[in-house]
Amino acid sequence: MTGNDIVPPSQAPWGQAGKALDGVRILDFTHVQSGPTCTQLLAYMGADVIKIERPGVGDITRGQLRDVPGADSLYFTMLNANKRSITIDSKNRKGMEILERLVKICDVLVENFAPGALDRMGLTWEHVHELNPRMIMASVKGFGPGPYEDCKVYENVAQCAGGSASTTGFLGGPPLVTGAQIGDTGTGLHLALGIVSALYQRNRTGRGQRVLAAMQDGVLNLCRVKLRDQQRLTRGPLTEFSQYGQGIPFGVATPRAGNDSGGGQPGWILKCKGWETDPDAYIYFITQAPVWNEICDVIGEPEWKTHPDYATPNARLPRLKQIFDRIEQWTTTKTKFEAMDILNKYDIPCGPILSMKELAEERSLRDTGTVVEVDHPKRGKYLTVGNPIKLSDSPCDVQRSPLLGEHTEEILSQVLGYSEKEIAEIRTSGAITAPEKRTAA
Ligand code: CAO
Repeated sequence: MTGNDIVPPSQAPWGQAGKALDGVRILDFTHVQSGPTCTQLLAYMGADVIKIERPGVGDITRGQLRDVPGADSLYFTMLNANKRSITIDSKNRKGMEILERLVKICDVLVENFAPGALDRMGLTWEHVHELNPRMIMASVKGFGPGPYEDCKVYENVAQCAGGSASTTGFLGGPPLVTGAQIGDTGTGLHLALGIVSALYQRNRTGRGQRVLAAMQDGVLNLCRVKLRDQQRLTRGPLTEFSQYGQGIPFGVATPRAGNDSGGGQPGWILKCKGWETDPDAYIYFITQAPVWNEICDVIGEPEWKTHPDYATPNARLPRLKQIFDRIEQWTTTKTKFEAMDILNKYDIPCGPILSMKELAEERSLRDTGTVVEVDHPKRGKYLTVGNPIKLSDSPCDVQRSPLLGEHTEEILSQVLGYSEKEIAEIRTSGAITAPEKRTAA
């Protein structure tokens, strides 16, 4: 090999390419769910994520929904893998000095405090930018600029304010929140994309910038098909909604559509064998037009292939309820997995309703590293969700979440270069220890 034979990173032998975000250092000032989701993903991609926590207390989720006495909760451990934890009291003078030192050597500061909290600490954008012009400062807030910009926001508030709740649930019933954490985790994902984009732009400009992901905006982005339907509604009824087939008039806003499919191929959730006792014995069934003939054969209605009431998608639209009732007569004779096997043979799009128990036990998710078992010194083994995004040159190795302040001294000495003597002084200053520990010392 000559000096000119440069191997592009993507062709480097396995193990030499490192991780996608190797060399990126994150000052992780996040808590609860939205921000930690973002920084955990960046850590999975290889960034060195240093989580700042209040001495003695830490991220409030460490103690929330606790299932093992004295151990960090699953709420915390499943959102803070692959990170290091340092305790710093930002309201202590020495603590702020350490924080500023971290600002100078980190690439990204990520935070999701209530509006104004970071400014009150003294870490305004102007100050951070002055300390480190390359710093990217990324925030999750409940709302962007506007009437609600000062509000504190949790997951379900965002689901309601972003259009998800008003479009979820059954017609005639109240708005519903969904189990998927689209407000918190969804916004964390949006923020992560903003951060890597800002890092990419910094390669050209040398300058950092601010990144804001508002939870209302993130939820609305995930609900864009409902804003699509809002505009279609001004031109006529939404014919793919089962409400249309039932002759129920539409109102002024996108209605709740139950389990109707959000796209052009009608679908519904149907009972399967065992539904009387198993709450998850259901299947999602899509009457995709190209496989209509196969559907008719499978359910035993071959004459529907040519019957003018059923042969075309438009003819079927006003009869969807009746059609799905008939298909359900067939699905209730099969378990959801038997139905899947049969329907997949004909490429009929369908999906079993999988319980969390089934997902936790699913072999293929373990094999791909999407569900990972991790060992923790205080709680023992637990399951977590690994990196759902697979990079062929950046394998993800999931490490347990850190104990509170587990890496404080390591970061002070190895990352920030404090001497033993200085660390001893820091310890008595109250910057890294909880008040009761300081008194005891
Ligand atoms: N040392 C000292 N003080 C610290 C600290 C540290 N290491 N870390 C945090 N604090 C302080 C902050 O300075 C702030 O103090 P002040 O209010 O006196 O300035 C305080 O702790 C907590 O900040 P907070 O207001 O963000 O916390 P909260 O529990 O009252 O609110 C939440 C939580 C989530 C509603 C709010 O942070 C928020 O709206 N965040 C933005 C939206 C968001 O991310 N929501 C998703 C949350 S997940 O469901």
